[in-house]
Amino acid sequence: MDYEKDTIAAISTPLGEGGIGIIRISGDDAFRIADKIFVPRKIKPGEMKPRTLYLGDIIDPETKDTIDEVLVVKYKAPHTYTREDMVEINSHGGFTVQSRILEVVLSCGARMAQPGEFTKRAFLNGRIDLSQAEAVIDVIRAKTERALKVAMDQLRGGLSNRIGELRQDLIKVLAHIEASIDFPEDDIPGLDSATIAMEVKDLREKLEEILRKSKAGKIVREGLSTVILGRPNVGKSSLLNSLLREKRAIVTDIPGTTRDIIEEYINIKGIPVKIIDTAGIRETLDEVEKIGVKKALEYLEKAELVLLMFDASEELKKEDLDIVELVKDKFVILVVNKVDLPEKIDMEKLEKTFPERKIIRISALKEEGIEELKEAIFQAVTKEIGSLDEGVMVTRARHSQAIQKAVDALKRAEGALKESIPMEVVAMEVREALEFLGEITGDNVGEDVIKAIFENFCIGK
Ligand SMILES: Nc1nc2c(ncn2[C@@H]2O[C@H](COP(=O)(O)OP(=O)(O)OP(=O)(O)O)[C@@H](O)[C@H]2O)c(=O)[nH]1
Ligand SMILES: [Mg+2]
Repeated sequence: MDYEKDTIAAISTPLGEGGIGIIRISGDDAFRIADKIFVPRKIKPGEMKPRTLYLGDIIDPETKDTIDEVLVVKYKAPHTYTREDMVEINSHGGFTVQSRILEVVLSCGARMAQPGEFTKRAFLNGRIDLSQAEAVIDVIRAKTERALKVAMDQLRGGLSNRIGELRQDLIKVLAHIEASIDFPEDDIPGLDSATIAMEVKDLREKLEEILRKSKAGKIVREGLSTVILGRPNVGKSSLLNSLLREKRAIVTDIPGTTRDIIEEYINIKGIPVKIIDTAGIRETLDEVEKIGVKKALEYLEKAELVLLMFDASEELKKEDLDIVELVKDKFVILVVNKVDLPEKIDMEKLEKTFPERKIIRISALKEEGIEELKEAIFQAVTKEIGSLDEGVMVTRARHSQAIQKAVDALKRAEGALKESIPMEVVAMEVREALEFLGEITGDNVGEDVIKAIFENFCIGK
């Protein structure tokens, strides 16, 4: 794949006040631009050695005004992030100063980089493959240490290597199939369809094993989407606050307090859990509250776990029971709140209404039972997705979809072998499986996929 090898630049540190800010330039013109705007203290601009940090001033080449005192380093291709010539300007970290420096860099002929364009060039120039490029943004966005570990493993090529091995094995099987097509008469050992079928099955199972763990991978990367649901005033926002240990959501004794969705991440033993506080579910005439209830139901739809809350100090109401239908297909933990007050709730009836759902008793106000609830969430997750620790982990839907398609192709190959359909068909399916796996590393992807991946990056990475 080719791209315009023009020179790009961007502010790579977050905009705002900071000790330093970094402006990056990449491309054939990077050094020329640096020499035009940077005046080192002790040497002439052209004499800068690569990989050495120089103190000096950034000058506006038009007005000769000094913009900032900076440190500048040149990196010579191909040993750089993008495999192109690169320059990094370490300026003071401030919106105006960094914007001014970027302005003069652009005025000297660089183009503003698009989101993820530096990493995209690293991919297009073959320094990293596509799954490693995706891992770059996963490292930046990792929400827990565990998520970071998985992303780092992928960045170092863990997933690419595993997929590469499996592709090599598939190529061997394909060679066997093709040999059996070319020499159908010779009874060469290992080229009979029974042996080939076994080889295909073995590879299919290995791919399925990776798929099994992809659910865990997705949760580690994106977080477990967990909705707190219940009628008004049961203490949903109080629970969010005590899970976060801060007064994030407004809590009052007026039913219908929460209207907007509030989302925050908590870390439960390395699993990022996205806690979503919602408006209490009830029929209401209040226009704003109505929208809140609608939003709550939309988030419920997408939720992977529901913390369904009840008030222990009141009897079960119609509004509590109306929720049964809504959550019947969902993964639910029942949370009985306000156990510090005299109990009025009919626990037996609750158990009967929601059979086989775990019940945790808490007081969000007194912060009691919160650890038990966290443990219950952890147990529920690990039961659902298995251990989080072993082997290569697939974290993206794009990857698991590609593996799934490869598995399906191999299943078709197995079917064809069983029914003695010509070997050419088997070969075609195996070749398809190979191509699907190639989507993961980017050996075989369309421009649109690549575009979609890098669009999600930040500018300057
Ligand atoms: N005694 C007691 N009061 C609680 C407890 N949890 C919440 N409350 C009180 O119950 C009232 C409602 O709490 P919220 O957290 O606002 O309830 P909510 O479910 O978010 O309510 P809506 O946003 O209106 O749906 C407040 O007065 C809280 O202080 C608890 O564990 N014990
Ligand atoms: Mg609330």
